Amino acid sequence: MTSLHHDPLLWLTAPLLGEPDASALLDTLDAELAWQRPTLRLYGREHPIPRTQVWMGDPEAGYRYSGRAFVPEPWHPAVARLRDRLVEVLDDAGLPARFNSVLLNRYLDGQERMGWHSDDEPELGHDPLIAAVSLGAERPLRFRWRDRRAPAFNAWLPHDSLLVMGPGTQRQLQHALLPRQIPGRRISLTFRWVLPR
Ligand SMILES: O=C(O)CCC(=O)C(=O)O
Ligand SMILES: [Mn+2]
Repeated sequence: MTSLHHDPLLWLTAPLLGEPDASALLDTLDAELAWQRPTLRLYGREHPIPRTQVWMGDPEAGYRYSGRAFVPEPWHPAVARLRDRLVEVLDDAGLPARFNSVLLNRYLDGQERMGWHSDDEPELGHDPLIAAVSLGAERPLRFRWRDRRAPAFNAWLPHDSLLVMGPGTQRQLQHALLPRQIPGRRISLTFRWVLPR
């Protein structure tokens, strides 16, 4: 059997929605979603996650994250519109994709964060394409090679940007949103396709 190998595809584009739509979407999501701070079990102790989140999607797109099962919330109309827009943008870019779920992360300030991981849960399939929209404070998403073949690097994610983590990315790289002395709230939406059970 031959294995296809390609470099990870990362594609950043901005602006995505333009103003005033991008700022209005940030305010709407901040105000209208049921943001949650679940606890994760780490070395036998429960820790509240250092951010808040909402999992949204089609009812059959159940999802496990860091060992926990999440039932998705129904699509908020503004998020469903963004999903449809992304599909168009990606199609125009020659990256056809579809999404049945999205993890929204809210970081209230520079101390809120997400640790090193790859989005490689089995329900995401072999080589997922994940589309990440950023709103609010510009922060770097840090990438490192799993085999340390090259130095780590930052992808700075400005307000109203789209970062596509395409084929190869999750297999070869990990990413993290590390704490930084950067004021202001940030919301990211990471759109995914979850294989129906
Ligand atoms: O907030 C970000 O940009 C990263 C989010 C992320 O990695 C995830 O939702 O899996
Ligand atoms: Mn991720």
